Order: sequence, then C-alpha cells, then structure tokens
Amino acid sequence: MPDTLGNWRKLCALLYYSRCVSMIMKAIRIGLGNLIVAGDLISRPSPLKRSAHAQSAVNEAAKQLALYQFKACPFCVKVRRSLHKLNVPVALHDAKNNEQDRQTLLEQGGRVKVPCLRIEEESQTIWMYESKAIIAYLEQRFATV
Ligand SMILES: N[C@@H](CCC(=O)N[C@@H](CS)C(=O)NCC(=O)O)C(=O)O
Repeated sequence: MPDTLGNWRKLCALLYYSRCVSMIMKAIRIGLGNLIVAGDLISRPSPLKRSAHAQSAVNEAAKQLALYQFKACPFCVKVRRSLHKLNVPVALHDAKNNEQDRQTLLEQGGRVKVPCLRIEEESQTIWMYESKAIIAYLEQRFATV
C-alpha cells in the first residue's frame, strides 16, 4: 500500500521550506535595496551650480522628462544620483507601488522595466530604457549647460 500520508507530509514540508527560502530571499533583497538607498543619500555629491538663468532653462527642459523607477532598485539609484549631481529636477514615477504609473509604463513604454526615462519631444515621445543610456543622455544634455 502506498504511503500516501507520508508523501503528503513530505510535500507540505517541501512547500513550507520553499516558502521560508523565498521569504528570506525577499528580506535580503529589500534589506540590500534599502542599504543602497541609504548609502546613496549619505554620499551624494553636491549638485552642479549654474547661473540663475541657466538653471531656469534646465528646470524648463526637465518638465519634458519623467523617470519611471523603483525606490530601491540599484539601477534607479544610479540614475537618481546622476539627476541630483546634474541638478535636473525630473518628476519621479513609482512604477512599483503606483498602479497607474506601472500601467502607463507597460502600455506606453512597452514593458515594466526600470529605470525608464520618458522624453517628450516636439513630434514624439521616447521611452528610454537602460540606466547607462539614460545617464549618458543626461550627461550629454545637461553637464555643460
Ligand atoms: N540593465 C538594466 C537593468 C535594469 C533592471 O534589471 N531593473 C530591474 C529592477 S532593479 C527591473 O526592472 N526588473 C524587471 C524586469 O526586468 O522585468 C539597467 O541598467 O537599467
């Protein structure tokens, strides 16, 4: 006779074990994410200083940009750090906790991957993915203004 009760017990133990492992992994991920956010906050470089006129042009240009991001994503931290350093006040959209922002990113950007910079141009809207590409774009556009 097959040991049905024994097999059920083994299955339950396995499920319980894999749930514990996934909870521990989640806690480590959240802990690391928050550590990176805190590390960034205490080590940020001072923002670029410009004349009032130049800064006001940058502020105006920043209205055409929006960053879709997660708070504790290390790639998003890198991009936010670059925005801070370049002194570009870009609107941030939380694509993890804000359902509407998440949906907009999915429908208009094409996928829920962050960071993603929305760039409004005269004739089109560009959804730029990849932190390296975004930082290169920001540097090229704002580092010398
Ligand atoms: N190579 C990308 C990596 C970005 C990335 O892996 N982002 C994660 C969050 S930390 C994400 O959006 N994952 C969801 C997915 O890939 O679908 C970059 O540098 O921007």
